[in-house]
Amino acid sequence: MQNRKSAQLFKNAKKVIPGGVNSPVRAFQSVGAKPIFIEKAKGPFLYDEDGNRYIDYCLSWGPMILGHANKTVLSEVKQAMAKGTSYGIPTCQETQLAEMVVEAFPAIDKVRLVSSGTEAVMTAIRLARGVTERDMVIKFIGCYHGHVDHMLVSAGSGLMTLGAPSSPGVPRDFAKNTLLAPYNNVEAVEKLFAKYADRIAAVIIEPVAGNMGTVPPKPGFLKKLRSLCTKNKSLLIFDEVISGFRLGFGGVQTLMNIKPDLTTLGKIIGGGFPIGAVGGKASIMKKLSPEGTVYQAGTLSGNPVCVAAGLATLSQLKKQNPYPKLESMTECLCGGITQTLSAKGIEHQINRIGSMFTLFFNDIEITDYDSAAKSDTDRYGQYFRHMLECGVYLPPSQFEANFLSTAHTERHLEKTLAAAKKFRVR
Ligand code: KE4
Repeated sequence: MQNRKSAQLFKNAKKVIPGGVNSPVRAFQSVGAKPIFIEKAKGPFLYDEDGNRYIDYCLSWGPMILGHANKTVLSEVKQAMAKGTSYGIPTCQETQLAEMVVEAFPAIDKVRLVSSGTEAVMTAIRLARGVTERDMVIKFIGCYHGHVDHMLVSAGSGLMTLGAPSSPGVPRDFAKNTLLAPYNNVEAVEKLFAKYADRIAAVIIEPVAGNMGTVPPKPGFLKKLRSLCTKNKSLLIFDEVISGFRLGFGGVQTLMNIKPDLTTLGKIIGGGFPIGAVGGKASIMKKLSPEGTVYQAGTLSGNPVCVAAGLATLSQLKKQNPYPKLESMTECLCGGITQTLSAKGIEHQINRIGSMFTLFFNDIEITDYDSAAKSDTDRYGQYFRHMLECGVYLPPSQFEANFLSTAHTERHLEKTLAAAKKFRVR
């Protein structure tokens, strides 16, 4: 494939946009390639500016579960736009979207719509701190919850419990209230509660991690977090920005029958438009302004065009219930990939849950960030570049998740497996 136009467009972009991209991972730095520039997308396909077509398994980092340019979503969005694009005044469609979320998530009585997953997480944590009048938050190493200052915290010194800023510009003071524990490590969380019990406002977790690659919770792990939070009067926050409406219409919490106190959502609920949401029990959500005193606001929160896309997406998911087919197709794809790589003697692991998976070039079980970090990222880069050359677009990072959409068919999976068969390690 030739990418002359993308290469030139990247040069132009870098003159006026930091790194040439509006989100770092899009720069393809970790896969040793230069980014392609997309002209359009339809169904499972991306089309770049050089006329190359790719089967897309990144799906805009998750939102495009119905495939690109879904005709019903486009039709609803066009109708909404014809009536104006933003009022900054309530609309009944916002209530309808909130009602759909409340109906899908038993742990959610009320929802506040915002414009990104980051905003949803920021709001959830402020709410938890306001309600509990405590400052500390436990997060898990390898989980990503948006670029909120106090979530940009990496494992600090000692037993990696006290957070240290993971980015310049995050004051140490902001990080000192963020505690860290390894994913799937109950004992580490118990130790933090033993040490800081009445200072911990919340535990926030991706109930199925997607940001260290796909890492499911070990049996009993989430239930244990639930009981530790209840016992210590801390709030349990499930960050389901990726998993909400991806792994089932009610997210991981419904699949695993666990009720968090707060849930953050995003991606799929906007159907490809900027949206986020924070939801939870009425007794907590009523503390949010203007009903309560915990402040939160947003010019484009609940924007009618974004809400129209979200309603069109969730309505189709509710009607079609595509999850069993998405799961079986993803299982089939992952089975084919592992068969192919095993036949080549290439060490790898595939973590999959529902239609979300990650291929790790690694020979150990991946259960947390430490094990994920031992993956061969150079080999992942080789694999990414090979698949891209064969017309298959994967997430441009070893530490992200792949997704299928309802627009992917067996034929697309066959083409993908044919490409994987041609992979040669160097
Ligand atoms: P946004 O602010 O990017 O809408 O959402 C932040 C966020 C919150 N919580 C979880 C579990 C998330 O995965 C994300 C964002 N996901 C990344 C990719 N895994 C977005 C891609 C990017 O940063 O460009």
